[in-house]
Amino acid sequence: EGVGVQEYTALKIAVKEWPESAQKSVSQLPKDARCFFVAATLRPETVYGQLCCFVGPSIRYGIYKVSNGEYYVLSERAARNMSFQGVTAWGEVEKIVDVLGSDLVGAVVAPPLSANPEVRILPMESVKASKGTGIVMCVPSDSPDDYVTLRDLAKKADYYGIRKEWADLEIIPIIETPTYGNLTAKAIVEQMKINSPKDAKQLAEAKDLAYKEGFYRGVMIYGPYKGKTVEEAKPLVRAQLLEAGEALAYAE
Ligand code: A2H
Repeated sequence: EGVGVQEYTALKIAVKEWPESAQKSVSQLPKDARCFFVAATLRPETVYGQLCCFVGPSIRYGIYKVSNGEYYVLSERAARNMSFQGVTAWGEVEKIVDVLGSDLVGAVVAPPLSANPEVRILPMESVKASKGTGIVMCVPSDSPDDYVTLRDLAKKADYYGIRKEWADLEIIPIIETPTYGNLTAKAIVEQMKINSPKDAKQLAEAKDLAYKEGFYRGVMIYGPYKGKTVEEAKPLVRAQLLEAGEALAYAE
C-alpha cells in the first residue's frame, strides 16, 4: 500500500495431507513432491500461535515448482514476483497445478514453530489475491481479522462446508500487551463489539489498534524469546526461520 515496499516473511507450511477435493489437481504432482503453502506475514513473531491457515475460497492458486525442487502453493501474482526474488531462475514461472482455493480447504499442514504441529487449511473470504501470496497464517490471539473469521467458521461450520472441530480451537496466548492482556485481538474485537468478518471498516480499525499495541508495547510470553519485547523478537524469529529454510524473504 502506498509507495513503500512491504517486507514480508513468507512462511513455508508443509502439506501433510491433501483433501479429497484437491486429489484430482494434485495428481499432476510427482508422488514424492515436497509441497508448501506459503503464507505472507508482517508479524513473524506470532508463528507460535497459529491455529490454522487461510486461503481465499474463490481465489485461483497455482502449485509452482521452484529452484530447490520444492513445490509452492501461491497466487499467480506472488509466483511471478517471487521469480524475480531468487526463488526460481530470473522471471521463470513453472506452474504444475491449477487449483481453486475452496478445493484446498481441509488440507492438513504443518506450520514451523507453531504450538500446534498440525493445522487445517480453512476459507477466509477477505483474503485478497492482490496482496502477499494470497495465503494467510491464522493467529487469532493477535490478529482481529483472524479471530473474527475463525469464530465465524466455528459458529457456521456447515455453511462453510468444514468440520466444526477444525475451527473450534483453543487460542494460545503468545504476547502480552499492557492495554489488552494476553489475547489482544480477542479483547479488541469484544471491546469494539465486532460480530462478523464482513465488518470491514471496524476490522480495519481493530487491526490498526492491535498492530500498534502489539508491536510497540507487546512482550513475548511464549517460545524461546519469552521476556523480550515484540520489537526485539520479530527480527530474531524472522532470521531463525530464514536460516532454517522455513521461510523466504518476500517483498512487494
Ligand atoms: B499478518 P498489509 Cl498476528 N489478504 O500475519 C488479506 N490479508 C492478508 C493477505 C491477503 N492476501 N496477505 C497477508 N495478509 C495479512 C499475522 C498477523 C498479521 C497478525 C497481526 C496482524 C497482521 C497473522 N495473520 O497484519 O496490508 C497477514 O496477517 C496486520 C498488518 O500488507 C499480514 O500479516 O499491511 C498482513 O495481513 C499484511 O497486511
